[in-house]
Amino acid sequence: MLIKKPADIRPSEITSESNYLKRRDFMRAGAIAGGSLFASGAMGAVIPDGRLAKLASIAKSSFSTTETPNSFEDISTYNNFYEFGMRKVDPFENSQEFKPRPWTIEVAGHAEKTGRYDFDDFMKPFDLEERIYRMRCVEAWSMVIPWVGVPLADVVKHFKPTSKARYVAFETLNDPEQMPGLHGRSLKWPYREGLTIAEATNPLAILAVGIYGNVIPNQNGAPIRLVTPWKYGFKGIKSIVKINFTATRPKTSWNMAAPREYGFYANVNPKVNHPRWSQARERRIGAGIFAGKHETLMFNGYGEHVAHLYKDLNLRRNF
Ligand SMILES: Nc1nc2c(c(=O)[nH]1)N[C@H]1C(S)=C(S)[C@@H](COP(=O)(O)O)O[C@H]1N2
Ligand SMILES: [Mo]
Repeated sequence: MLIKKPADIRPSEITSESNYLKRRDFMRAGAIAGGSLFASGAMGAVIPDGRLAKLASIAKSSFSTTETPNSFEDISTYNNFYEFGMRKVDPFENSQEFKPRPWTIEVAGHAEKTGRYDFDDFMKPFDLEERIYRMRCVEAWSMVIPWVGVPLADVVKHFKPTSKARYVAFETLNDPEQMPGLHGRSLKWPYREGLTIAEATNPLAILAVGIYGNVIPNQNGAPIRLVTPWKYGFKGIKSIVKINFTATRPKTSWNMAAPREYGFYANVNPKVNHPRWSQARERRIGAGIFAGKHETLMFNGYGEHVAHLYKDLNLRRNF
């Protein structure tokens, strides 16, 4: 998320970012080392030498785009995850020691089934799918990411929300010992996000646990994060520890920080500009400065699946 205006970013910061990613560091830090991948029965097990375990039984999906996905290197080194720092390279650089296991997810609020679940138990009822989605950040850049995840609708239905539940609220882990960015006050912690029940049960919404067929890297939100491709990237809350079915609209982190700049809905909308920049166009990461500029589409191009959710809303007011 852009907090600094571009003019406030010193050229030295930009240089240090691009210099940092020496090939060897990248390979050492694990990622997908290629070649000898270890298949692991245990969903999401991280191979001790830092490689990411391969996920099994992944179904294809007709919701996937045919656009070319970004490289794993782009996806795992150009990140927003303020708990690990504010520069794009910070999450990669500062999350390698992060422990996505053991991991507990609390399900709370207006639902028949609630409780605290170990991550593996939480995942057991659900089937994995690959979803290759465009991701449009509110900062006007985009990527194409081959997620592996489970439909959020399946998860919501599994916990049987009652008629009082109108929203689903999510929270990220809040552990300053593992997340150096939490010592700063860039946002109010924990990071919070939320969706209406109708949004959460839309077939496009997923909880992602993998990328490129392997377990999701820490910097992308291990062990589990939200992906809502028709919304700006900041809705895609990472490293989720709590799912709460609420009757009232939950507070969300970027909206609390700057309500005039970041709305609750955060639907991608090229016609509603951010107060400090245009949302009409976007830069595709990895495609080159000139080749990568193209028009931003309403709902990030996913309108056929989601436009009906907002037919009674003034999208300028409910941005
Ligand atoms: N907990 C948490 N989740 C977060 C963020 C964050 O800072 N903290 N950044 C958001 C923003 S602004 C974007 S664009 C996406 C980036 O996801 P990616 O790094 O996997 O591409 O994560 C979102 N989820
Ligand atoms: Mo973002």
